[in-house]
Amino acid sequence: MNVLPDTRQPVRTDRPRLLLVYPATHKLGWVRRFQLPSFSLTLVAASTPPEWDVVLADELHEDIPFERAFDAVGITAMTHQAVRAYQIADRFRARGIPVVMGGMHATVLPDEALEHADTVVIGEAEPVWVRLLNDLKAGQLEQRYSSVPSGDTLVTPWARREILAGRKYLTTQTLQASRGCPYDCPFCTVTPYFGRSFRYRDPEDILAEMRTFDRKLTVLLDDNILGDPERAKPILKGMAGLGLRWGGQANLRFAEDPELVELLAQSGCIGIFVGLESVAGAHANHPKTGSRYSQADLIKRVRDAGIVLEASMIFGFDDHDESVFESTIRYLEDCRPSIPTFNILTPYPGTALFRQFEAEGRLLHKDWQRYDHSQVVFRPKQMTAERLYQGWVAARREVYRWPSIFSRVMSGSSSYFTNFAYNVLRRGGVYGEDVCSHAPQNNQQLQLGDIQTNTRGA
Ligand code: B12
Ligand code: SF4
Repeated sequence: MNVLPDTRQPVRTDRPRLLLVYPATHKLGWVRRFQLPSFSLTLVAASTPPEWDVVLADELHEDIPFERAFDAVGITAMTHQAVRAYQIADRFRARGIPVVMGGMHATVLPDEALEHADTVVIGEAEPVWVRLLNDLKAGQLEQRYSSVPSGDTLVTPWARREILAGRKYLTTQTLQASRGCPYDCPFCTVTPYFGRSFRYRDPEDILAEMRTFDRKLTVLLDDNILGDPERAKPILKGMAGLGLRWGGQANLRFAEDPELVELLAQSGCIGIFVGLESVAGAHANHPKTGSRYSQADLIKRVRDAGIVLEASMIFGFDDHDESVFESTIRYLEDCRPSIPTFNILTPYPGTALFRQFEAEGRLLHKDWQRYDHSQVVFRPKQMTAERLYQGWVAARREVYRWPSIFSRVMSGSSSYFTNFAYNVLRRGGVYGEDVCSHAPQNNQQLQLGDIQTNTRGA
C-alpha cells in the first residue's frame, strides 16, 4: 500500500478540507482492481458544497493520510467494517479533527458509533449533509442528523467520480436508479432504512448521467432495479440506445413479464443477480420468490435472452437441517442458473433476525468484523455452527467443480463465453481463498458427500 500521492492533495489550502474514508478490513492484492468504488462516498462528495476541498481515502487502495490536516473526516461503514472505522475515527479525533460516521452500521447503531465519532448521520446523507457542514463551521455540531425516507421519488446528485481518480476499479460507472424495497425480508436492512416503497429517480436524469459515461461497463447498485416494472421500463428503453453493458440486481419475479425480459436484454444488461434465498420453507414461498411460474422456468427465460443469471442462496434458516446443502445443490442443478452463490445467514444489527436471535440468546458474539456472510455468528436451530460452516464450504466447492461448471454453461442457449468466464472467476474465488480461516471450530475441509451421502461423482 502507498500513501496518497501529492496529486490527490487538495489544490487550495484556504478552503475547508474534508477527508472521506472507505475502511478496509483486510488487504487485497491485485483483486482490488476488480472492486467497485464506494458509491456512498462519491454521493456524499457530490452533496458537499463546492467551497469544500474533498479528498477520498480508499483503504483498499492506499494508506489513510492520518498525519495530514483536515477540517473534518467522514467515514462510511457496513457492519463488517465498523471496527476498522472506529479505529480510524479514534486516531483523527485524538488529533482534534471532528469525525462524522455514516452508512448502514452507524445508521442502525448510532449510540455505538457515537463512542468514536463526534456526530452520526442516520440514514441518507443528501437531506442533512449541507446543514451538518454548516453547523460544523459554526461550531454548533449536533450529535445526530437523521433523514427519514418518504414518497416515491428519489432525488440525488450525480456521483462525483473524479475523486476516485488514480485508482483502478472494475468500473467507476456505478449508480442507483432507485432506493427502497417493500419485501422486508427479516435478514435485510433495506426496508427499515430505505423505506417500503420504491423511490425512483427521474428517468431523464438517470439517462443524462449515463450519457456522460465513456466506457461500456456499468453497474446499477439498486437493490431491485426492476421492482416496479412500470417505472423501470422507461429507464430500460432509454438505455437501449446508449451502448452500455451493465449488471444489476432484481428479484426473479420480473421474468414473469416477457416484455420486461426483452427490454432488459435490449438495454444492454449482461448479468442480473437474484436472491432465491432458500430451496424450501418460508423463504422459498416469500412474496419476493414465490411465483405462479417455476423458478426453473423464470431462470430459463432470462438465460434464453442472453443474460447471465446469478442466483444467491442462504444457508442456516431455522427450517434448514443438514439436508439443505444436498437439496439446494440438486435444486440448482434442475434450475440451472448461470452462477450459483451461497451465503451463510447473518443476523445484521437492525434486522428482525438480529432482534430474534438476540432475544433467544443465539448470537455467538458481536464481533462485527465477522458479520460478513462467510462465518457463522449465531447458533443454528437444526445443526451445529460447525456443520453449517462446513456445509457451506462443501456446497460452494461442489458447484464450482469443472463438470458442474460445464454442465451449467452448456445448458444455456447463448452467451457461452460470458457464462464460462463468470464461472471461472467465481471458481477462482471459491477454490483460491483460505476458507478455513473462517471456520467456527473444526477446520477439517469436508466434501458435500461427507455431509450428505448422496453426492454425485466428479
Ligand atoms: C452495491 C452493494 C454492494 C456492492 C458494492 C459495495 C461498495 N463498493 O460500496 C458489492 C456487491 C461489492 C457488495 C458487497 C457486500 N455487501 Co453490499 N450492498 C450493496 C447495496 C445493494 C448498495 C450499496 C450502495 O452503494 N448503496 C447506495 C448508497 C448511496 O447508500 P448507502 O451506502 O447507504 O449510503 C448513503 C447513506 O448510508 C449515507 N452514508 C453512507 N456512508 C456515509 C458516510 C458519511 C460520512 C455520511 C455523512 C453519510 C454516509 O449517505 C449515503 C447517501 O445517501 C447495499 C444495499 C443498500 N441498499 O444500500 C448492500 C449492503 C450495503 N451490502 C451488505 C453486505 C452485507 C455486503 C457484504 C458484506 C456481503 C458479502 N459478504 O458478500 C459485501 C461486503 C463487500 C466489501 N466491500 O467489503 C449489506 C450491509 C449490511 C450491514 N449492516 O452492514 C447491505 C445493506 C445489503 C443488505 N441486504 O443488508 N455490496
Ligand atoms: S427483496 Fe432484497 S432488498 Fe428487498 S428486503 Fe428482501 S433482501 Fe432486502
